[in-house]
Amino acid sequence: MNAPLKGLAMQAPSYVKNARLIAWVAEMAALCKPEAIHWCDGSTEEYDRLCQLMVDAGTLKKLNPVKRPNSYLASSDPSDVARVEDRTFICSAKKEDAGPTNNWMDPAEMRATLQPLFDGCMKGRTMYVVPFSMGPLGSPIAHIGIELSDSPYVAVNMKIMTRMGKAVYDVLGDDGEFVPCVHTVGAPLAAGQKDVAWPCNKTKYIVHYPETREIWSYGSGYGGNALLGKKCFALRIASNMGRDEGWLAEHMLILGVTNPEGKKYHVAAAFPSACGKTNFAMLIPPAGFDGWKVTTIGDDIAWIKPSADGKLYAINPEAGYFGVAPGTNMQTNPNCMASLDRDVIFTNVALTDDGDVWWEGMGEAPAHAIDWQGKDWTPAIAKETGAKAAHPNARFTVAATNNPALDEAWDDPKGVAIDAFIFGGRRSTTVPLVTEARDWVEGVYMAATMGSETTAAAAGQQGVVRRDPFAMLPFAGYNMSDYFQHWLDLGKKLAASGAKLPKIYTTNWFRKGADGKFVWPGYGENMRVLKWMIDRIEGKAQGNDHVFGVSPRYEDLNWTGLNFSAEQFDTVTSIDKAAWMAELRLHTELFEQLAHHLPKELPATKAAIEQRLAA
Ligand code: O2Y
Ligand code: MN
Repeated sequence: MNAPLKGLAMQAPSYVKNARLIAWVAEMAALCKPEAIHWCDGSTEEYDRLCQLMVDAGTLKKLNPVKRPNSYLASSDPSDVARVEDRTFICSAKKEDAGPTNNWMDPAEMRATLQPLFDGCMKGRTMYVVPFSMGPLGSPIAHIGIELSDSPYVAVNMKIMTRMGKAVYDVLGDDGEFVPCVHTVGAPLAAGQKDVAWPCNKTKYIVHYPETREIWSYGSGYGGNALLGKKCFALRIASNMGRDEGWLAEHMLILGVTNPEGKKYHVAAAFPSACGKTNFAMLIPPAGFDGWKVTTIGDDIAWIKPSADGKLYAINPEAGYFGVAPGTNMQTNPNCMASLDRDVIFTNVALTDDGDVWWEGMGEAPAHAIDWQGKDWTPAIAKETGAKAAHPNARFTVAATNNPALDEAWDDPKGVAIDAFIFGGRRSTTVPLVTEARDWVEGVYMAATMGSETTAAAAGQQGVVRRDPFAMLPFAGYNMSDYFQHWLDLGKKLAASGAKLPKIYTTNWFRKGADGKFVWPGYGENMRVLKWMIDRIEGKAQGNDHVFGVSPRYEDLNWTGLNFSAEQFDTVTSIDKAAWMAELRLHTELFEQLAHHLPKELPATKAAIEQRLAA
C-alpha cells in the first residue's frame, strides 16, 4: 500500500500512466488542498488499514468477530442519512435537455457556485484517489471512473461496490477514457482541529455535467450522494452515454431463471426504490417449484447493449450491494441474510450488547441496544417514544460474492442476453398483478406510466401516486421524454434488424383488499408470476387479452403449495373500468408535464386503450 503523500507531493505511483488522469488529480489537489494524497490500490491490506483508521477515529465500530466476522458499523450524522434529490442537479448546457423532472442549473453558474466551496474543502484531510471499473474489468460494456474523495468510508465502500484498485489502471492505459468524480464531505479541518466521527456539511450539492461526463459531490458522506459510481455514474451519467451511443443504463436488477428442463432465461426488472427489489433479486422459488432456479446477476443497476446477434446483453456494473437493512429477515430474504454473515459494512443499524447488529424487522428485538444515533434503546423505550433502533434507510454494504444465489455469469464480460423486462409499481388498486405488453411500444407505455403510492392508503382507496417512469425518475440524467424516445428508437432498430425483442411485463405485488391488507403474498411467491412469464416466452402459457395487455387467468398460474383462491386472484387482477378511466386521466397529466419531445407513440397508445375501454 502507498503511504499517504504528505504535502502536495503529486507523484502518481509508477503504474499510473494516464496523463489526463495525472493532470486532473494535480488540478483537483490544487483546488481542494488536501493534507495528503493516497492512491488506492484496492488491496485487502489497504481496506483493513482504512477500516482500522476509521475505528480509531470513531467513524466505525468493529463488530464481534465471532458473531459477524470482519464487519463494521458506521453511524452517520443524523442529518446525512439518504440521497438528497432536491440537491441533485443535472447541469446540461440547455435546460430543456435536463427536462422538467430534474433540477437544472446552467453549468457555468454551477461551476462558479462550486468553485469557492471546493477551494480548500479537503484541508487537513487525505484525498483518496479511487480507481474503479463499472462492470467486469475490460468488458466491452464496462466503463472506468476515478473518484477523488476525502472520505475513507467512501474508499472502503467503493472497494466493495465496484471493481476497485490497481488493475483498473491496466485497462485505462496511457490514454483511456474515465469519468472524473470529485467528492468531498465539505468539512475542512483547521490546524489542530479535532475531527468528528461523521464529517459532512449542511450545504449539499450532487452535480452532474452530462456533456463533459463529470460528477461533483459536496457535503454528504452517505450512500448515493458519496459513492459516485452508483446512481451518479451508473445511472445519471451513463444514461447520457447510452443515449449518445445506442445502449441502455437502467435502474434494474438482473436475474437468471432456469426451468426444470435446464433452459436458462435472463430478466431485467425495474422497481422504484423501496419496492422489495433486493428481495426479488434474491428470490427463492417456493415449495412446488422443484427444478426451478433463480440466480442473481445484479440487484440494482443494469447496463444493456445491443450485440451483433440482435440480442440485448446486460451486465451488472456494480460488484456489491448497498441494500436497505430494515425489513430484511430470514423469511423475507434468506439469501440476503446469508450474504450478511461476514465482511459487511453496516450503516445506521443498531448495535447489540454482544457486539452484533439489529434492525426493525430482523426478528426478535434485543432487550437492549445502542440505536443508530448512539442512544440507549429498549423495546420499552420504543413503545413509549416510537424511537427506531435502526434508521429506516439503514444500509449494508456487501460484496456480491457473499450472495449464495450469485449467478455464475455475474462477472462475465460479455454479459447475459435479456429475454424479458419487468416494470413493477406499488399500487394498492387499479394495476393488475402482472400484464404482458403485446408489443414494444405498449411495453414502453407501461414503463413510462408506472407509479408508486407515497402515502399509506386507507382500505379500498389508493394513496397519492407518484409517477416513476421506468423507476428512473430520480436517475435519468436527461429529459425523460427523450429517454422514452431512446427506448422506442432502440426497439425499432432491433426490430428492423430482424431481432426477437425481449418481452415486456408490468407487475404490481401491492394490491390491497377491502380490509386494507396486501392480498398477494409476495416474496418467494412471486416465482409464480415469473414462471408464467418464462412459460409465455416459451409459448406455453395462456392469458387473457384485455384493454392494455395480456394477464394470466387463475388457471394460467401454478398454485402448488399456496392456498390462494380465485376470489383473491380476482382482487389482485381485476380491471375496474371507472378506476382505469381515472388512471388514464393521470397519465394525461404526466404526459402534459413531459410534453416537450414526448414521443407521439405514447398518447397514441393511451388513445387506443381509451377506445378499447369505452368499447
Ligand atoms: O439512500 C441512499 O443513499 C441510497 S439509495 C439506493 C441504494 C441502493 C439501491 N437503490 C437505491 C435507490 O434509491 O434506488
Ligand atoms: Mn436503486
